[in-house]
This record gives sequence, C-alpha cells and structure tokens, in this order.
Amino acid sequence: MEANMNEFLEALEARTPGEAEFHQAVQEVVETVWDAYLANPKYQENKILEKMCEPERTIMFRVPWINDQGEVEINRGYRVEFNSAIGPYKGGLRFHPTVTLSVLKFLGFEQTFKNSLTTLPMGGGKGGSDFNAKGRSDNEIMRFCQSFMTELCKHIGPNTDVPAGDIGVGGREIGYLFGQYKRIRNEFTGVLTGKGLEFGGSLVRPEATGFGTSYFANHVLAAHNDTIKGKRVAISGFGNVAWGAVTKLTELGAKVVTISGPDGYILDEEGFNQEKIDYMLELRATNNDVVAPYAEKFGAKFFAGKKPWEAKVDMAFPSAIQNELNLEDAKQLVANGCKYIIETSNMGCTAEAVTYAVENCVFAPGKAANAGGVAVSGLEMSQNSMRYNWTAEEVDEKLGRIMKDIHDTCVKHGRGADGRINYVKGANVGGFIKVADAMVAQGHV
Ligand code: NDP
Ligand code: 8G0
Repeated sequence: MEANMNEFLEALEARTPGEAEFHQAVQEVVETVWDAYLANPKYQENKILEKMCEPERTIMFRVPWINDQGEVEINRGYRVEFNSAIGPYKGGLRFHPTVTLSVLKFLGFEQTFKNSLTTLPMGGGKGGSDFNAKGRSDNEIMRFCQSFMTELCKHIGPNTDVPAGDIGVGGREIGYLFGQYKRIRNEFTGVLTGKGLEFGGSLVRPEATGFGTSYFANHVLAAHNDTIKGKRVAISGFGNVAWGAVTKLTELGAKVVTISGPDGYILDEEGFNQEKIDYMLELRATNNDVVAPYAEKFGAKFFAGKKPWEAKVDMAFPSAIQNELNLEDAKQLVANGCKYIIETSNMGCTAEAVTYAVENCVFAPGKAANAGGVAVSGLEMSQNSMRYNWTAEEVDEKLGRIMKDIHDTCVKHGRGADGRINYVKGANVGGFIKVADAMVAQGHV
C-alpha cells in the first residue's frame, strides 16, 4: 500500500515538474485519504485521486495595461478551474508577485476539499496574477483590473465559475472587476463574491474568514476542555483575514499581541482595542507593505525582519501567506508553551511544521479553519440567486453553524483510537469523500 502511494506521488511529480507548492498540497491530502481511497473499490476503478489531481481546465493569459507614465506593462493572468463535481468552480483571485501556476494549483486543489467541507454546493478553483500593487495608483489598479477581466469574463459566469478576492484583491478590486464584467457581458449577475453591499455583496463577507476561524478555534478549545478567555494569541499578516480574526478573538476575550507584515512584526502587550483594529484597515489601504507605523502610533514593539512565532503565546494563527510557519517556528512556539496552531492562511505551515504540530500540539488545517470566507461567499451566491439579502445576524448565524458542522466532520473522520483528534486527517477525509462520491456518480468526465 505504502509503495503504491509513493508511486502515485512520484508519478504526479514527474507529470508536473517544478510545481513544489502543488506537490506539497497533494502529498498532505493523499497521505491522509489513502486508507479511505483504498477502502472503496469504486474510487480506484474510477481513478478518482488521479482525476482530482488534474485540473479540469487551466486558463493562462496575457494582461497588458498602461501605467501612469504611459508605458505598457505586461503581467500574466490565470484561472485554474480545478473541480466542478459538486458545484460551479469557486475560489479567490490573488494578485501578488509570488503568484505562479504552482501556487494557484495548490490553492485550487485545496479549495475543492474546503468547499466540500462547507456543506454548500461549490466546486474548487483559483486564479490571479503576478501583478504587484505596491506603489501603484488607484487608476493603475483600475486599468489592470479592467484588462484582467477583459479576458477572464470569457471563462466565468454565475453558474460556471465564481471568483472572489484573496491576497491583493479586496473590495476595491472586486468593484473594478465587476464593473468591467458587467460592461462587456451586459449582465448583472452574481459572477463575483465579495462585492460591495450596494451591488449584491453580503453582510459579514469581509469579516467572514476571520470570524469563522475564531468560531472554529472556539470549537477546538471546547473539544479540549479549554476556553478562549484570556488566551495570548499571535497573529501574522495585517490584511483582511488578520483583521477579522483580531476583531472576533478580541471580542471573545482573547488577548491578541502580534500582527505582522513583510517588514517584521509588532508586539503589543496591551492587546487590541477598536481604535487599533480600525488602524489595521488604514495601514492595509496604504499599499505600502509595512506594519512598522503601528508601533510608533501605539507605543508597541517592532521587530524588523522577524516573524511573530518567537513571541510567548498560547495560540498561533498564521494569517498571511503559504509556508510562513516552518519547523523551527513550530518548535519554538511549542517550547514557549503554545498549545494550539490554527492555520488561517492557506497552507500557512510547511509540511514539516504540520507533522510536528500534529504530534506536539493541537493543529487545525487551513482548509477547515479558514473555510468561513468561502462559506459566506456561498451564502452571497444564494442571496444573489434569490435576489434577496439576509441580515448580518442571519449570515453570522449560518456561518457559526457551518463552522460547527466542519468541526463535527473533522472529529468524525479524524478521531483516533487514542481519542485524539487529527484535524488534518479529519478535514481531508471529510472533504474528499463527498467530492469522490459525486465524481463516481458522474462517470468519466
Ligand atoms: P490580504 O491581501 O488582505 O492580506 C495578506 C496580508 O499578508 C497582507 O497584509 C500581506 O502584505 C501580508 N503578507 C504577505 N506576505 C507576508 C509575509 N511574508 N509576512 C507577513 N505578512 C505578509 O489577504 P487576505 O487577508 O485576504 O489573505 C490572507 C491569507 O488568508 C491568504 O493565505 C489567503 O489565501 C487566506 N484566505 C483568505 C480568505 C479571504 O476570504 N480573504 C479566505 C480563506 C483564506 P503585502 O500585501 O504587503 O505583501
Ligand atoms: O470567496 C472566495 O471564494 C474565497 C476568497 C478568498 C479565499 C478563499 C479561500 O477559501 O481560500 C475563498
């Protein structure tokens, strides 16, 4: 069995050379679902895992645009339509200089299982560009978004593929992308999520990922007879997801002591309050890639070029970008008394860090912990289809229920004979079975 699994992974690597992030994401899933895969002969007859590892469609395109100096700039655009077995492709768009095909393939692959876990009918996809927004004017960002959508609009639609934001794509970019889609297609539909409230957005979507991860953390703590009250928390990043997590964790009684940016991290022993939380939004809107000004403004400490995992905390929430927490970081956290790592960025931890954390503390994987974002995107799609809006309380209540269901699924498939919950296995098996069964039912497509 072991030999077969290794052969499977070797064949995948040979077929997709150089796609390190994609291999990392696939390996984690394959290792944890292999028993479930072998247990059902239909999965093997239908080569379900092989199919799952090959995107249904990959679109790559040129994005030409004119900068404020009147020069032409060229970026590369992508949409990886990974799996539509249980619903239209759904997943964000990332604009960041680190974007490659491998990064978007890992994200689209993970998205398929995550979306399955949400209980909503959404397939998996991801897209984006290597565009770097740093130092760009608002007009440049609009022109870039318009050029990007001029091609993308041929491939998406409310019943086909529904993108949203991700790193570097927030409310402003979604507005420009939606405007261009509507202009070219002459259709007002729910083709994107994360829209402004005036044109079909859902209440609680901006908060959803950070709120959802906090609700998930609460269930993890309860399952370990523990409570969030008074917990010291390290968060990385200072974007949309970090903001939502700081807000809800603070409200639930935790003390968040760090946020971070590419320039280093902030240690604020006082914890956050509303003024500091509001300031995170201002910092992010500057497009300057720095958190250091927070330290000056609020008298906190700033550690240039360092990651927040050296701080002494009870819980860590990586919330920035993939592989931002490595084995050394995980060891340091655990040595300093950290009991919970709640992965909130996608693949925020390296494979070695995950293995170590699963054995030495409680580890929740991103595809379970951060699923609240895409879940509320699914609720935005439902509201758009109904041409009706739910209140913030209704959306938040549905989000809370979905996060509880995801936690229950993790426990169902992840609890071992010793009683410990392996959340990585639970999330992967739970997400896998639903997609696999749908694929078997739909034949060789
Ligand atoms: P944002 O663009 O709003 O924020 C990302 C933040 O991380 C930025 O502040 C970015 O700074 C910072 N960052 C990038 N690289 C580093 C680094 N090496 N160290 C520290 N900070 C860094 O994106 P989101 O908050 O939306 O996304 C954050 C993570 O959450 C991503 O992994 C995303 O895939 C995931 N996620 C997002 C969801 C959503 O609904 N938005 C849903 C589920 C998961 P800079 O831009 O200056 O590089
Ligand atoms: O709403 C979405 O489809 C979306 C946006 C950004 C990230 C994610 C994710 O689940 O990683 C989903």
